[in-house]
Amino acid sequence: MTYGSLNLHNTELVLTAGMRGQLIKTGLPQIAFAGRSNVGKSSLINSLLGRKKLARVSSEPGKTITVNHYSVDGKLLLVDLPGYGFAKRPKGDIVKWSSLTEDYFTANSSLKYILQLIDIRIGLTPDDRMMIDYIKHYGIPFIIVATKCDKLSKTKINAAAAELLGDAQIGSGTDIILYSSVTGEGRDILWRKIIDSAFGE
Ligand SMILES: Nc1nc2c(ncn2[C@@H]2O[C@H](COP(=O)(O)OP(=O)(O)OP(=O)(O)O)[C@@H](O)[C@H]2O)c(=O)[nH]1
Ligand SMILES: [Mg+2]
Repeated sequence: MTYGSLNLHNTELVLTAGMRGQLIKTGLPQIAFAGRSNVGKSSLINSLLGRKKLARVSSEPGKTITVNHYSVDGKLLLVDLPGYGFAKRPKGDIVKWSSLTEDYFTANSSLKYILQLIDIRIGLTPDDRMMIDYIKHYGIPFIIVATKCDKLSKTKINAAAAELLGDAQIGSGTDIILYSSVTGEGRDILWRKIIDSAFGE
């Protein structure tokens, strides 16, 4: 399977960083995946890469706070950011998440784009709004990927998507891609977006 000049058979986990200072800057273009725990970040990476178990899909949401870098054909890094959603999490987790996430965003000129994942059934949570503020603060371009679109009827999806599109914080110029890691809906359009933003093709 290939996308543009990317050979998707050649993918691997190259770095799992769990602490400030463990992040390595390779110079390869990076696309990062942000979102609540359980929103479907790891599933989306597996779906894009056509691999069932490369990125670990959590049975216990948010258990590990790490930044995982997946190399695609040695040319691009897909970066699985630690999930947030802190209502029931210990305070130490919040501190760790903030420190690692800040370390990742700071002085990272290889970071080309963020895919901000939103569960289509839930919509924007206060934590999502905090994350979007954070992304804007760092001035990184982002798009919204609405996940789990196999779980709602077309009518409900259209209504939820319209609500996201009309949200003042997201802004009318921001793309929203409807995705399902179960059916692969949205895969082609998202790959095109990733390749455009990573390589400017
Ligand atoms: N039906 C459906 N289920 C999905 C989809 N994407 C993810 N899931 C399920 O949602 C759960 C969480 O998915 P993950 O990919 O582990 O979510 P995550 O965002 O990586 O979570 P953390 O690693 O905890 O931050 C799993 O049970 C997945 O099987 C989807 O598109 N459709
Ligand atoms: Mg995950």
